[in-house]
Amino acid sequence: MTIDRSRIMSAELRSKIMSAEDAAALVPHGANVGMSGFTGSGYPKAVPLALARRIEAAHARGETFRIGVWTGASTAPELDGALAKVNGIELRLPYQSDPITRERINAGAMEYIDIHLSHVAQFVWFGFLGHLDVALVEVTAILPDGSLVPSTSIGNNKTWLDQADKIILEVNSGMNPALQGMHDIYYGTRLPPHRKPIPILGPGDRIGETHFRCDPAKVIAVVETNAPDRNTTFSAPDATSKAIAGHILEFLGHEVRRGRLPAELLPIQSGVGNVANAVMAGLEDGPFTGLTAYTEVLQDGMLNLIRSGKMALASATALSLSSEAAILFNRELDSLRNRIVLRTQEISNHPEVIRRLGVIAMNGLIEADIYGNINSTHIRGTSIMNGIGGSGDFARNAYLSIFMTPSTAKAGAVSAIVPMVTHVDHTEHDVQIIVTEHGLADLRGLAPKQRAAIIIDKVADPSFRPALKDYFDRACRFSPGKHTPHLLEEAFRLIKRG
Ligand code: 0RQ
Repeated sequence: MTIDRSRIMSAELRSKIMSAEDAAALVPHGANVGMSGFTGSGYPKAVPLALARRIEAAHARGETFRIGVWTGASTAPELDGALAKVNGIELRLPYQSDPITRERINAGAMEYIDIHLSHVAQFVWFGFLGHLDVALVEVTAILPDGSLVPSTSIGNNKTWLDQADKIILEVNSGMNPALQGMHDIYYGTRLPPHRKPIPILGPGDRIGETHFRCDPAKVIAVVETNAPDRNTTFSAPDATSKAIAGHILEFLGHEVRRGRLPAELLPIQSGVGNVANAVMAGLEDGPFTGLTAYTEVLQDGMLNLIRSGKMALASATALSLSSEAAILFNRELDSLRNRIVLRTQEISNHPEVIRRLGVIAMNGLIEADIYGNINSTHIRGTSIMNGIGGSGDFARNAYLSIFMTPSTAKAGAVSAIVPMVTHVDHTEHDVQIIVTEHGLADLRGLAPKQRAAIIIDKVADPSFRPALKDYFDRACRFSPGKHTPHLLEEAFRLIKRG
């Protein structure tokens, strides 16, 4: 492991260099720890593993040792996976996508609070989540005055550094020093009633500083690492993803022709996953140029749009790249730096800015009901998958709120379109467009029964349509209320084959 100690330019902080084990020993049982990390990038790579070893040893001695883990969003096996495996997390927030963590939460062995990503920082400042004891943050470098060059994600790091009693820094020599200058850390947030407008008028506007401020007196440990990010893998778009992307592109073209969107569209927000990546690939081949993004995660597809010149600039809070895309990103960082802005997640996901810019939001779903309510988070209403993430921040405030999904799950056995969702993340009021491989349901300006007819006809899988139509027809006849007809006693008999 090659360590570049010249990255720690503050003499005071150099004196606090220690091993990951020694740093982990400074975190007590019961501490709330604000860790860096967002969609597999910029998370601490060494101290969580050392902490997991310490917790495992404590449990072996019969001692109780569990901590609260707060992050930006999802992290990686070295953080969530390692700590969940040793039963070291008492409470997790605000988003995760780790299989072991998920299993522990759904087994009732770990508490999890699923929070809108834009809410997290302000909830900490409001004091709603309790006390933050330790910040554990990965950085690219420490500057002579003690300020910090962020790494590949920003997330809630500014808030962790400001609010925690103590700070542990991981300086990752594997991070490209040329990241310096890409970040925009806004220090103008205030508590109500002293808030001022967020001065972002275009997606590329820079309103803050390129570094985190950090009080050196609060730093209790500096740990040196050299390790890459998790690096997400993407499969090449399959026929279903390509069909979904095709419907969205056709719809956007239609909106331009109708004069409801400018030729270069409006800033795009794209959720995570293969379908989202396929939509970006579709834009690559499509007619639109001069695109922009105001999003939270920058994936391979969006990077390609920037590299090809189709997208002029993108604002996000994190990168989430495959290892091949990460190589390209690092190689071309000098030319990319002025076209990508990484912000704190309270600003990348800020409702005021999203509403002002008129973002086109595109997110995934687990199930949608015939009236347009969306479940993004729970399998069969009780088991968490990942979390709401930023989807609600964007859907609620977007110019166009699009949700996309394959029409079935589990090899065609389960319909993504159901009579009534088993858990609600996005209500019918925040959902304008639903897209599957079969088509696009444009719900704008439609009343509930009109929406149901279109959702069943256009986006449900044809093999589930007769059962959905039968439910809807009988609900229209026998439901006591005829505004949003339901047969509650059978609404949750999911449309499942076999
Ligand atoms: O399970 O992996 O065990 O097979 O759910 O489904 O189809 O692979 O879809 O990866 O795009 O995820 C909503 C979860 C979709 C995601 C969700 C099962 C399915 C599979 C995943 P397996 P797919 P995707 C920006 C915005 C909320 C956060 C968000 C998500 C697994 O998009 O987490 O939008 N969104 N953030 O088999 C049973 C069904 C099912 C089902 C899917 N109806 N019944 N299982 N699955 N539908 C990012 C951030 O905020 C950070």
